[in-house]
Amino acid sequence: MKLSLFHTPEEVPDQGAPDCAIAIDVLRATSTMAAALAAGAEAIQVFSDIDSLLAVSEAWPSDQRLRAGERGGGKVEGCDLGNSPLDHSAERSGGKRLFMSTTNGTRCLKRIEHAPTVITAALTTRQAVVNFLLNQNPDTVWLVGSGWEGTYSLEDTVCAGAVIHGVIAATGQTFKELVGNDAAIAAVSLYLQWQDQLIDLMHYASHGQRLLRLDNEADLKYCAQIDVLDVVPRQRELGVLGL
Ligand code: 3SL
Repeated sequence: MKLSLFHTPEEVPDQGAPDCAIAIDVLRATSTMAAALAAGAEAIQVFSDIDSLLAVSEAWPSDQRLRAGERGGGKVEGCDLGNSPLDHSAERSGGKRLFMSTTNGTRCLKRIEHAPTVITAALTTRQAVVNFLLNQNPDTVWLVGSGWEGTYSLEDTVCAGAVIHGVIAATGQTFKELVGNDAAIAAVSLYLQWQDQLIDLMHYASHGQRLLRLDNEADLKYCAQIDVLDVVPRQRELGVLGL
């Protein structure tokens, strides 16, 4: 297995494709996806634009759908939910399809959707993702941060580092054997530096600060937790994720 990290969807090479691509948006899209599926959502259908989300979801029975739209950190008008993992419970999300569009996370998924295996990762699901990689043993893995509108984000990078570190710890392999680019090695150092202070890192991160200004401290706390959900959201058909 060779793991490479791309900090943003824009960094993903146009040529070639990995056996497994992993979208990461710790704050908050991939944390929310995992929370929704863990709460029993039937599936998550992702869209890069809100108009398509509204049009496609209209054909779905209204009592079996939830529309989640986020732009700039806030809920989009016309949607039931924004992008908080804390929105999802068995009562609200159980059995429903989540139609979802966010600023960066769903765009990241769209960028990698043609890889043979597409999954998402968050800190909350780190060990589940490590176990998935160990079981599937794909030859090439691209971890892709969602970033913020084309720029690097600390929280996605620390999550990528946590996953890569987990694979190294389980296999005993060296960087030379396991790592495909420099960014992947740097991400492990970031994780090792911050692993016991992930909530502090969220507060320093620029997107963490944006969410705090929008009164979302509870979401930061939730998303900074490591290994609390045993689920791996996986693309089951183009643009549709399930367990
Ligand atoms: O950019 C995204 O996809 C979102 O996760 C951003 S936010 O955390 O909902 O503001």
